[in-house]
Amino acid sequence: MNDTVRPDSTQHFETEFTTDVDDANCALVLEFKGNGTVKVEHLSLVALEEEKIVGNVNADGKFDIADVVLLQKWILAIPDVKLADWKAADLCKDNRLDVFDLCLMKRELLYQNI
Ligand SMILES: [Ca+2]
Repeated sequence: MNDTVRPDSTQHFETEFTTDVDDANCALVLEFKGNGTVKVEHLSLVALEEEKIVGNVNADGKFDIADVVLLQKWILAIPDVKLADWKAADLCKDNRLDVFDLCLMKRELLYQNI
């Protein structure tokens, strides 16, 4: 933003920033140029809800075969299998995970690759 704030006035700025979770160098910098004094009265950083990826049960940012395999292992009660985001696998939208969700995930994956 390169907006100018006139003396004795207040200006409201609002913008969205998106960064990759792996970006350790991400920073929000406020830089003031010129003469005078600027006071920052309110600065709010609000984390917006991440857009959910349907089927992304391992929460790695994409829906792929790894999610299907993970859900299948979980349904088979293989020890130490944990779902990072079980709601992402609830494709039936009935607040439970079962083989019907797995079937829909497989179908969804097939449609993605057509
Ligand atoms: Ca995934």
